[in-house]
Amino acid sequence: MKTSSLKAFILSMGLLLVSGVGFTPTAQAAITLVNGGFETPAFGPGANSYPVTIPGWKTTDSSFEIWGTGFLGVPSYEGTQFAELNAFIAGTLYQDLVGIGSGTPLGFEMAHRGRAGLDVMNLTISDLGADNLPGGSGANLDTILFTKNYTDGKSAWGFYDSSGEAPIVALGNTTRYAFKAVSAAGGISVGNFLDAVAFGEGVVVPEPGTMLAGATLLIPLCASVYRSWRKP
Ligand SMILES: [Ca+2]
Ligand SMILES: [Ca+2]
Ligand SMILES: [Ca+2]
Repeated sequence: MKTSSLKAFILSMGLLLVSGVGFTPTAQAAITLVNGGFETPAFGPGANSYPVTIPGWKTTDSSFEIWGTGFLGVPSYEGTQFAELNAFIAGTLYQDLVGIGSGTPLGFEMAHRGRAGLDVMNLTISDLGADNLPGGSGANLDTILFTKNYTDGKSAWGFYDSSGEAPIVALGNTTRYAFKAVSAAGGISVGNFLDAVAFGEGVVVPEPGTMLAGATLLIPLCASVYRSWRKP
């Protein structure tokens, strides 16, 4: 390679690193869960509703329980509505995301609150294996990508995200994002409020400073390689 073309190559690599273009995994629209704020369908402030279906979410309970902001004095964390995980039983709310490529970094955010006291729920993110269904063995075996319990009292919302957690990386099959009621101060049908849920590709992206730090380390390295290559 001629000196001038090598110089141009090193320069363009440096520019790619600074712009962050080299870190973009895909040009496709990010795959994320939907209706994370429980705003659809809209029942309005102060309402208490038990829809059998809502967009995006599935439940192991006989219905969902959606609260309108202000019902029994509890405000939404975001928007006008939120959900109670313990509708009639200690159920599980979940969404299955299809089409996330293997190796894709995943992130989440959510707000959680107790109803009658300290309520505990579990968040588990899993790859469902080759059958894209829960359970199974061999290639169909599910893999837990992340699991953690969250405890909050009745006086305020707790807000959490994945920024402080170990990397959560997709394995390429259907990815399940699930909240399970663990315990509730008010009993099995009273507890675990949820709101402002987000999960998927591009949710909680690395801080821009991380990419710049990477670039500032790599640019001098490129320059040093270039200098040593030029030495007779
Ligand atoms: Ca909401
Ligand atoms: Ca309930
Ligand atoms: Ca499976």
